Order: sequence, then C-alpha cells, then structure tokens
Amino acid sequence: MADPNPFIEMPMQPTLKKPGQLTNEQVKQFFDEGFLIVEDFFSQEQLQSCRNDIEAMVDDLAKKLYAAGKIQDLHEECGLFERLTELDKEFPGAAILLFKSQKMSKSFQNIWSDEKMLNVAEQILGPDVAGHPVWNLRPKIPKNDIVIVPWHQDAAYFDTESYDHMIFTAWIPFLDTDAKNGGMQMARYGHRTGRVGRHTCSPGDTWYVLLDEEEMKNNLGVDLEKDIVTCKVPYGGMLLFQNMIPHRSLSNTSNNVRWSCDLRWQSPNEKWGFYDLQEGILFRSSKQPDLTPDWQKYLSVDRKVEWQKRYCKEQATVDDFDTRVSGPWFARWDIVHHNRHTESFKYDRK
Ligand SMILES: O=C(O)CCC(=O)C(=O)O
Repeated sequence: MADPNPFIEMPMQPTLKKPGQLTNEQVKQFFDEGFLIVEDFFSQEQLQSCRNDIEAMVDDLAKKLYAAGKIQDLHEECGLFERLTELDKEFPGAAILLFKSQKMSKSFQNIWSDEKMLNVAEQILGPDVAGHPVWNLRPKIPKNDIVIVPWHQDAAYFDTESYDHMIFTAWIPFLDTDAKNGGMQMARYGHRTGRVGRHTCSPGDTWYVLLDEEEMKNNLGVDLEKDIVTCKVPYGGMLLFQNMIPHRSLSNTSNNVRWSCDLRWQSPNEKWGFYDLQEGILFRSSKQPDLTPDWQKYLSVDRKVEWQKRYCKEQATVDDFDTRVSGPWFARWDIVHHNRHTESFKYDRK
C-alpha cells in the first residue's frame, strides 16, 4: 500500500477539543485546500507586545544607521507603520537590514510556543510538536519591489530531506492585510501532488526563488483561473499554510509598512531540512508531558548570521550595512537571473 500523503491526509482529530483548537471542518479545509484563514486567534496583549518589540528593533536599526553616518534623521516622530519606510528612503535597503538582523524576542517566543497555537499544531502534526528553525519577521515597506515575494513553495527553500513531511506555517500580520497592502495569495490545491515544482533564482533585485505559473499549472495541477485565492487576514488572525502550497505576496500599494511574521512547526521526529544550520525546538512531546522548551539552546544559534557566514562571500559578512542576501537555495535551483545577491553567493556546504 502506498504511504499516506502527509499533505492531504488529515490525522485523527481529538473528540474533546483543547483551547483554541480548530473545528474538524477547518482542519479538513487546511488539508483539502492547503491553507486556512483563522480569525480572532491572538489576544491584543500578545500582538501589542510583538508590535512593541518590532518598534524597538526599528529604533535600534535607526540608531545604528545614524551613528554610522548613513542617515541624517532618526525619524523618531514616525510610528510603527511609517518609520522604516522613511529610514529606507534615506538608506535604501534599511528594510533588508532589519530582515537580516531580526532576533526572536520574548514576545515572538511567546506566540510561537503559545498554548492555543500548539493545540492547533497537534491537530495538524499529532502529539509531538517542534518549532521549525525557519521563521521571519517581514517588513514589507510600501511600493518597493524587493519585498514582493513571488510564487514559491516553502519546500523550495529547504533541503530535499524535508520533502516527505508536513511543515506548516502560521503567517501572522500585525495589521489588517488585504490585496492593497501586500497581502498573501494562495494557489489552492497546489499541494495535493506532494511534488516540489521546478523553481529558479532570482527575480529582479531579490534573493527569492520563483515558481513559474506554467510550472504550477502543468506540474502541480493548479487551475490559474479558479484557484488563486487572495487572502484577507485581519489583525488578530492568522493564515495557516503548508510547505507544498504555492503562494506569494502582493505589492504593497498602501502607505503603511505591512509587518507580519511567519512561524513554522513540524514533528520533531522528522528532518529539519535546514542544511544543518540550526535545529528546531521541541515544544510538545508525548513522552514528556511536562516538557519545558530549551530556549537557551535554540537561541544560542543565530541562523541568519550562520547562513550568511556559510553562503555569502566574505565581504558581505563583515559589513553590517551590506544589503545583499545569500542562501543555500541558490545551489538548489538554476540561477536564470544574476544580481548582486546571487553574485554574493558562496557554495561552502559542510
Ligand atoms: O510575508 C510575505 O510577504 C511572504 C511570506 C511567505 O512567502 C512565506 O512565509 O513563505
């Protein structure tokens, strides 16, 4: 008998629901369509703490740029949704520096290991749940091509050893999101084959991989007329999606920075698929009901520093203001468009 397809087979659901758990219909939709929008999930306090931490990160960056003489104004009068845009006008690439230097602060640790969130993770993964090492805080500044993430499957960024199991993401916005402010689009049912389509690198002036629409149609069975769904995800909610579902983010035509984070989980019994850069963190174990996550171990590795060290030519790792990004995915897919990011790539796999 063929192995069950982990991307479409819904695991047994608990009869007694734990706090925050999804209805069986919602879980079914997640497995059927490859994604699910969940509204009113996080508390105002949880999200406000994240917003405060993001403000502190932007403030740190502004002070660094100012101290180095890269900007003439700290733009302290601007709020969370404007300040980074102003910094980026004075120092193009400030948003990339923020993306490269982000640290997982306490408020982000809290939502990653949130009780309700892990209860949902159990519905998707079973009783053993780990945080996957790939997470991002995304500063999507307005009208800037560098923060438009093109069609891709998350699996394309990971090592092939991760292709046989579910890694799911919660994409959590820090404001209401829609088609106008750089919200997300999903290619419904594109996960069902369990295949990873052929991606290429790297469109425009970006470091992203790209999945062609023809490839989505011909290899992954996406109906481009019917199955492209623009997701409105309100503040307080989240978009759940899988590592095999093709998705992208749209252009931000608003005047606000679209802040969001993407956090991931998988079974700790599977490979991380993160090129041995960093392991995940165990959150729930059927064998250790009183488990406490080992944050010290997890936080002892800064994956973005590690991957820049390993995959970026020397100059890019020594300059704090270098806005190039390089990563292992450049070795995985054909580079059909060269730019400063692909040129900074060094192949030095351990
Ligand atoms: O937030 C975005 O703009 C893109 C997010 C994304 O593609 C991802 O989390 O895989």
